[in-house]
Amino acid sequence: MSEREDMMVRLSRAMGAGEFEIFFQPQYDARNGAPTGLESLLRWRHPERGLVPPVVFLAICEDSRLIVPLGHWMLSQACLCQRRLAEAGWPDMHIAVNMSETQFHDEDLVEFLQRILPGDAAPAASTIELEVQESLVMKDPERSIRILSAIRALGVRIAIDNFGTGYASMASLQRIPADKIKLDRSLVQNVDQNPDSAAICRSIVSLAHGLNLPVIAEGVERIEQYEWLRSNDVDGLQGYLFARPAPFDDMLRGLGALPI
Ligand code: G
Ligand code: MN
Repeated sequence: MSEREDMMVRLSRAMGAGEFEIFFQPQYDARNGAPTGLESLLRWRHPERGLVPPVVFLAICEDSRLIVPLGHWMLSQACLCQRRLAEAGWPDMHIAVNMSETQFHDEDLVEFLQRILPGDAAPAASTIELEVQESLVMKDPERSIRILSAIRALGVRIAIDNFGTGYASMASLQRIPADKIKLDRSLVQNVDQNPDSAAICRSIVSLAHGLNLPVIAEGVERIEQYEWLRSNDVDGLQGYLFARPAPFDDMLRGLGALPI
């Protein structure tokens, strides 16, 4: 059996064996430092290898369609955790879930969301946010616009993830139903040092604001990046500089406003 086949077999058992975990990383308001939401990030705790990063196993899950039940599990967990957040005194914070290509194109996605959102124990739809990569949206813009509109009609929010790398044109952004833009980490990485990155980030911020869309920077690791982003009107911040992804209870213990 190849290593990939071995992984596939192990992954198909991983859910039942409780080997998947979700880590949470806070996002903050760049103006007042208040925490505004959490991104949920999937982790696989392999019995022998320890924590396996998502890049390694997500592609295998996507090929094997295991990604659909896994995505459903992530969304259900997001709803549960939103409930716990509200109980802990953070009722307005959202939980963001990353969409895989298969899940985004799954015909049952909207129906599934509809099913888990209403009811007493479910969070308000606006506290659930789906992160959809710019490159995925742009693969088939017409189809994406239809799916995004149906999701937003439920009240669920949409963030366009990894923005700035997927060739969305200025004009297309206007047509994409979204609530937020996430600046790609590769642009944020050297925004304070590289004039090209700085110019691209500035124009994304100005375009997004022109369309009334807030911009959040991901992957902020250094104080100089943070200072650049704040002085260039970026609305939200996320990254190791503020908080690393952590299991829910650990994250909750450390949750608080940034000293801005
Ligand atoms: O954009 P995307 O959803 O693919 O990014 C999520 C990934 O980025 C996660 O695996 C998370 O652990 C990682 N991540 C979060 N914050 C930082 C950071 O500040 N720096 C780096 N290098 N990676 C980060
Ligand atoms: Mn993301």
